[in-house]
Amino acid sequence: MAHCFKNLQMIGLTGCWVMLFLSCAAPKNSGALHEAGTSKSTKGLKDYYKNYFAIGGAVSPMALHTEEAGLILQQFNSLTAENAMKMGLVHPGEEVYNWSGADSIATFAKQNNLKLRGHNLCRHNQTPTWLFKDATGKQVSKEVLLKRLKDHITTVVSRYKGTIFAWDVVNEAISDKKDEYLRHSEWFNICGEEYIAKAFEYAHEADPNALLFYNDYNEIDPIKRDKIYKLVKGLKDAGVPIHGVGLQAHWAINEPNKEALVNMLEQFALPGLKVQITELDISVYPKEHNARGARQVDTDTLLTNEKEQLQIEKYKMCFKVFRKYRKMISGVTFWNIPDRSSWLDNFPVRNRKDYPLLFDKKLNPKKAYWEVINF
Ligand code: 9MR
Repeated sequence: MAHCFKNLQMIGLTGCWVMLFLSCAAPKNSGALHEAGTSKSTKGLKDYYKNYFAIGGAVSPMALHTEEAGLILQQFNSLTAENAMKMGLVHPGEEVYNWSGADSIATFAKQNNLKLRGHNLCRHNQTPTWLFKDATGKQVSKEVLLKRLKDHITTVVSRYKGTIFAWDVVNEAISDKKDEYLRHSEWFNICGEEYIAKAFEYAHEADPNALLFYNDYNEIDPIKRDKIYKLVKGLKDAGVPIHGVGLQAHWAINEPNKEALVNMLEQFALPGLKVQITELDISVYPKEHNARGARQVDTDTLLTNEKEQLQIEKYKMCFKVFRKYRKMISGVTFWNIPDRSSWLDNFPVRNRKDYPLLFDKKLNPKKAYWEVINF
């Protein structure tokens, strides 16, 4: 309502009710703004965005046993397992699979008719220690590693066939170093570039109906973006079964600006390439790309009005652009649901509380939420 009062002051207090009504009636979802101040809205993000894209959230199996489950069902129509489906958790030993966490998320999604994104099948991080070594502790050959990758992907993708509609097949294979194309991970060091195409082929064989994504971060940086583009375009042109690119969107109050966001989306607007925003969060601290020790200034962890205002503006701008590009974006997933806890509480600074999401610690919508649905 604040903008209405501002208009009222600007146009004078008498005889202006018609103009006031017109200026307040403009935003399509303004009823929700009203509800913010009174009773709780029964509509959620998924409803406001039903003609745009799916709205997802990354969750832990534990969260689904708390009151967060109700919030998820009210607000979201898609889920991603934050950690529970990663190789290190699901496949801790060569002959050992641990399905409990992954299954509970899949069951929750199925029972509640939510879409489920699979995250992930191959990454440099959170891989089990047995994977790259033989029984004597020696590094395995390329043939052995590809066989292990195939076994893993076939088992996991087959288990969730029909439940998981899209998989992040390969994650973060690109280097953050300016002069290096692919990350020199153990995958790359043992198999060379080939493991990437192979992972997509194995996933496609296991579930020909699943949509297969390459997923990466720092997509907003032009150098990294070009490398992601080169990889995805190269795979597509080579006939590898890749259907889309996942742009993670771990952003902050000072990044991205509108121009960078538009440029990034324009670059990925390729015929036949699906685009999903896969891990959205907006830190209330300026963006830093590397972990570092705490400094004196890091003790100031209150969510001040100033920080919150910058976050509101960033969320507002991002969703305005996402809406404009709705034809190419088929899903926007937040990396966690409320500000209770997130990976940003420990990155880049350990134990520095962050507030990157649209719901506060008590699960109430934050001011940024109302701006995201006010269109
Ligand atoms: O949110 C995840 C966090 O709990 C884990 O400790 C971390 C380990 O690397 O992975 C986080 O999720 C990452 C995701 O799987 C891939 N993109 C970056 C995410 C944030 O680090």
